Amino acid sequence: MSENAQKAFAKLDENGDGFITKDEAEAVLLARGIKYDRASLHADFDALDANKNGKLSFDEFKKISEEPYKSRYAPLFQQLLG
Ligand SMILES: [Ca+2]
Repeated sequence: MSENAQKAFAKLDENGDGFITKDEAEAVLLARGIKYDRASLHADFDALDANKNGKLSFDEFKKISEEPYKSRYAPLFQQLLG
């Protein structure tokens, strides 16, 4: 799944600056018609944002390939990478 995490990160980092913001991630998901729970996404984003700067580096994001995130985001990743 870490390979998937890398691919997902690249897709969610739409402007390619090496960081994902909430707005950026949501814009990508909305553009692709992928359904997600906004409150849960925001809570998980904040939990992954270790240095609390409001954006996720890949180092922070890659924990999404570990539980509890792994199971939660597997279906979303499938749609994103499908
Ligand atoms: Ca961060």
